[in-house]
Amino acid sequence: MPELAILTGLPAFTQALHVGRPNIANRERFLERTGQMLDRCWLSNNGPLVQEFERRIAAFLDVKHCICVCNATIGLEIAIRAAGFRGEVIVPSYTFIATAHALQWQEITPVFADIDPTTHNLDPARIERHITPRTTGILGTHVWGRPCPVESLAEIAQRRGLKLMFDAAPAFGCSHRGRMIGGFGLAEVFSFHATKFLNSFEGGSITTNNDDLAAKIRLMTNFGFSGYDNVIYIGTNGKMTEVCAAMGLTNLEGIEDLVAVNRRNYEAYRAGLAGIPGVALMPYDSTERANYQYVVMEVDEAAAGLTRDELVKVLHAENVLARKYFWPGCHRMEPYRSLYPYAGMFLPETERLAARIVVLPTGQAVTPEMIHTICAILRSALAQSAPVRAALCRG
Ligand code: T4K
Repeated sequence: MPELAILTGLPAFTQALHVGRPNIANRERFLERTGQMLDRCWLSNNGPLVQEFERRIAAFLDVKHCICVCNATIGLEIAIRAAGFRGEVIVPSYTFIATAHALQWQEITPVFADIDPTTHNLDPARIERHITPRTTGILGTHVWGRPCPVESLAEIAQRRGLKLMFDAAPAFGCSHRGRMIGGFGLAEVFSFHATKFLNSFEGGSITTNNDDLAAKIRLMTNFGFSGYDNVIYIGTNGKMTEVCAAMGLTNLEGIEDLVAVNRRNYEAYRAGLAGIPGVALMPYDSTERANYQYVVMEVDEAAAGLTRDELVKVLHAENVLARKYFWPGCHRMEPYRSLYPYAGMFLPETERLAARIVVLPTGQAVTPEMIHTICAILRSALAQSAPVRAALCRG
């Protein structure tokens, strides 16, 4: 193993290793599709590639309707509006800011509920205390693609007369109790952003088994147009372009290979981090389908000797650009921090977890040899935590 000069020598990697480096399945197939698209001169607005992408997603997820959109944030806004959410909606704070913004953007109040520290998802036991006469729904996120407690949330929603929807942005290709994520709640919204497991440059899709809701969402995605010159509903522009669908289709054809790469990398991290005190890799349920897109490590300072933030600094010094998703939690970002300054009182698990999680690089750009080095950096830093901390203090 090479001698690793933690924080003192040259970075271990000459090129930065990113979390979220895009995966690209088959370049030739993408270029072929793009060429055909240019020949057709049909670039957007429900073109043949978008229609094919929608059909293939619906079949893959075994869901009745799929409407592709330009990104998941717009997808969430449309789905939230189409489903009739208003007033207050219960959401996790431990999620990407878009989950909360999609509500606030429409003057719906996101009410942050705490998470289960083992699943990182909404904790059903902590939801009902937040229900008021203004509450209309629950919007859960399948954080890291690991499913929310769907049945418990559905039971609460039904008993309390609330709507239930899911931000499934990171969860494409994942299952819950043998059923693909995509058909739960009123609707689910996937992201196909460049950094996501299935990427279409930018993009997303809304999936639902509800015919009326699907029709409404489709109208809303295209300004409310029903045929030429006939607007029958309020809408926006959420349309996916053909070039995005070309990328999405091509990557959809390659997802089994991408899962294999992600899983191989996850196992390499698991082996490399085994036995290091104070760091734990988030497990995936091997009885379900998972995309293994996120390598999530929890740092317990008391056992590790360094904090999560100190370890992130060590990694960055070595050109390993690990990320602190979803630090510091939506409730501690604007406008929520100013609007709800005491929200943290109800979010002890969110605050604790957000300070302990670091997401490590994976995907096609990362090899098991690189992971071996990343783990060696972590092992070495933690074995000499006092001098490392002193070096970090010196700056
Ligand atoms: N709900 C949830 C739960 C989400 O996680 C997200 C998005 C959404 C909703 C909204 O979905 P979209 O509207 O985006 O479809 C990123 C992504 O921008 C965001 O899509 C994602 N979640 C979130 C978790 O992460 P940033 O600001 O951290 O990403 P960014 O652009 O800095 O990229 C991360 C790293 O990836 C960079 O260090 C470099 C690398 N990268 C990125 C891009 C775009 C590349 O190497 N190539 C690239 O093309 O938010």
